[in-house]
Amino acid sequence: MNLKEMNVVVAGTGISGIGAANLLTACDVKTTLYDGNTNLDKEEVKGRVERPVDVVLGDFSDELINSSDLMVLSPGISVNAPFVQKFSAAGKPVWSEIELAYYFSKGEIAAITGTNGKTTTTALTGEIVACENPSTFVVGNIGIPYTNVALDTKESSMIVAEISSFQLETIDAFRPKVSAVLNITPDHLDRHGTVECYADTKLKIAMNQTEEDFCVLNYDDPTTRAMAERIKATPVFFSRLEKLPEGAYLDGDNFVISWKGETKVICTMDDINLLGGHNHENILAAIAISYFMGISEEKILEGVRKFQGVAHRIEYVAEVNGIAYYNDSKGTNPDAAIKGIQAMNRPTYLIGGGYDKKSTYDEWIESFDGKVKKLLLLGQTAEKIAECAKAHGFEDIVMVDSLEEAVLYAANNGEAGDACLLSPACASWGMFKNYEVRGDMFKDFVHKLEQ
Ligand code: UMA
Repeated sequence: MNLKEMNVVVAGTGISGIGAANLLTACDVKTTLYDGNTNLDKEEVKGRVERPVDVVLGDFSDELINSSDLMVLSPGISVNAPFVQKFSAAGKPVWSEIELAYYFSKGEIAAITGTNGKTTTTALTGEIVACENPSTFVVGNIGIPYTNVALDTKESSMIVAEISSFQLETIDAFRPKVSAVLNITPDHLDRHGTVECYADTKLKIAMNQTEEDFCVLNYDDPTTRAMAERIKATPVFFSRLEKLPEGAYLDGDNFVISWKGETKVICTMDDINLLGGHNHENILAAIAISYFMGISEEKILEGVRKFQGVAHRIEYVAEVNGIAYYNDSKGTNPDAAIKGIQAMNRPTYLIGGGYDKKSTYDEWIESFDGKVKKLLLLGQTAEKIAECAKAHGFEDIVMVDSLEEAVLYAANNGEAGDACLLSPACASWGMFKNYEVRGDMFKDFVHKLEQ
């Protein structure tokens, strides 16, 4: 496929759409940028792209279908959106923006997916790889579109990419040297329908790999363990719970890698700065991914020691009047939010609720384990969560209208020794642009309390 001779329509004008349009226009590809939102300002959208580009807002017309040869899809737009279906039905290819970036980029790729831990694992792997390779790029769902850096990559580059299920729906040739599926628990069911369908989409990360490539899988998760049977890549397991004959695992305080009869201790608990069993899994995965990207043991240790964690993931914000505030805005599904609760060692005011992804909240409520003093609920899912909590005998619920009201409630009612945790178990959409904005607003409200 020669893109230079094509008319490409980029759907979505968020950061990935703008990244894709910048990449295409920089390569002299005739590009139209499309967004369904008619409230956008066309000139403002044009201004966000570095070179001249056509912008179409509102209906995706038959004329636009006829005049386009390829669609590049932003992850937030479902392949089931009627205009995407119509475009495909016309026999025209639809590419994920990841596929577009892959088409133009050079170097070797480590691609990381899974329900939880992928941002931490990607950031840590990026830190490790950058210790060895000065041409390292950390991109993808983590918030930097892969298309933004595609033209800066060279043969010696290493790209460490966090890849969401949305981004995998429409890949075509994308082939990482090392892929990883960290774990699978129900998420994004409003988009993927069933957990099986969601898991199958995740596994597309390995679909173009061959046996020369590696796929890192969590041995402790039955769903990802079983994936080893379905891939052509060489599987590499990691386990927090069992000493494996081959792979990365915890042996007491040691993070170990065993491969082809050789066993090496890469680092110990004293070398790491991340708390919690889920983070031990992330570290094991990052060690395995880096190792199979060819990074030396010394550099892996150096990266692990340097890494201080990521923002919005059980991030300590401040202590005000004896109440410790934690931002876990990245707890966007019940399973991720369970990790947030598990990390608390104080009576906790828990702020939850948000966009309805059709998740169930039973396991999250059950994980409260006597730690939650009050559950402060906001957003579209507030009622659904409250009903679920009551069904589990948890009645300490306060409905709030805003994030600020929730923070003020905890500040006014909490006592020294308590914690206040934003870990919503829901996406931010509808109330906030994204989880980062939600987390930053939370931190601002907390800092206001300090004044
Ligand atoms: N739009 C339409 N028609 C539709 C739906 C949306 O035109 O039917 C338009 C909207 O009007 C908007 C644009 O599409 O202008 C939004 O595109 P987008 O939602 O893909 O947003 P981006 O800003 O491009 O961000 C995306 C990812 N967003 C989603 O997957 C929802 C970001 O992941 C990612 O960081 C970024 O690309 C760079 O790769 C965020 C996320 O929430 C963090 N991801 C989910 C998660 O982690 O759980 C998967």
